[in-house]
Amino acid sequence: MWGRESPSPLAGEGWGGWGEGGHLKTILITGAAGDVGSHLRRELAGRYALRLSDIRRITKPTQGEAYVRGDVARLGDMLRVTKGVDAIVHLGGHSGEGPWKDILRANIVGCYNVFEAARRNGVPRILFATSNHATGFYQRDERIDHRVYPKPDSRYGLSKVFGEQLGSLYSDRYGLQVFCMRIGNVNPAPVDKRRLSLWLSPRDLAQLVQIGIEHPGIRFEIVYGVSNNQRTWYDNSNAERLGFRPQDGSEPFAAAVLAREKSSNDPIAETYQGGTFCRAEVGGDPARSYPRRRKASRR
Ligand code: 15L
Repeated sequence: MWGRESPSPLAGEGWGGWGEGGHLKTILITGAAGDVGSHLRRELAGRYALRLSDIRRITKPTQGEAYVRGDVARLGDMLRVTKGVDAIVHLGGHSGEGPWKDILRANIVGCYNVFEAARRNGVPRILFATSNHATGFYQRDERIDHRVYPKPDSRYGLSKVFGEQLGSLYSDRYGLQVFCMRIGNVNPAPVDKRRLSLWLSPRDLAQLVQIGIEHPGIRFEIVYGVSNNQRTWYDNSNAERLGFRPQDGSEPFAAAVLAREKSSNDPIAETYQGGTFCRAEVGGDPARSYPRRRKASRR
């Protein structure tokens, strides 16, 4: 839950988990069995009725949660799991770089199915978990906002750009309310130097998600899902405009993180925000990567 120490910046504005007619809103989380989904379930517990969907089984849904198995790559499944919900938090899909066939199935087809099922079932709002990897080929000495041209660093990043643009289409054409969160890295603490710049604490994630669910008048927005990190690469003024006031920051962890980190000697990973996602693989095998010296390109 947000603002455990300090009060929610939205407290007092009457935002809660209640929908029209006084029912507790039902929120579908796709990919609910993953890391981000697990943090979110814990943080949102009690605020909403949570419908948890995943291709993997969730064995112990708690009170206020219901598990419904669903494969994002099957439109029929998505039509079933999206029925009657107030909003969808779409986390499902492949959560890192992978072979094209996996990205295509889970992230391109999967994302289309979720948006299309939402449209057919009249779900008004989707929060899409896009990623810092949609803009991973910006350099670390650049500060970027939500209006920059996407520069995906991987097939995975490209699939996130696809999802954002799908959201734009569904917003303009069908009036779906779409909130795209370019998530950094969700973890209880930042795990390395790169993550000091893009860490997102679980409670800040929950705050951002709650804004995405509750803020009135969302049409189509892109925000960065990052905590209040001093070493940030992002101008997150669009999230701030919508009320985001992250409670955590990575700096208190910095000394310990930097002390245990060995220098990577990888000029590509060190130059770009996306880190190792920016490396090109050798030959045809996406599992084999090597750092290549290349002049930084700018658009
Ligand atoms: C992401 O988008 C991934 O889903 C996550 O697994 C991390 O790799 C994260 O980015 C990151 O950049 O640290």
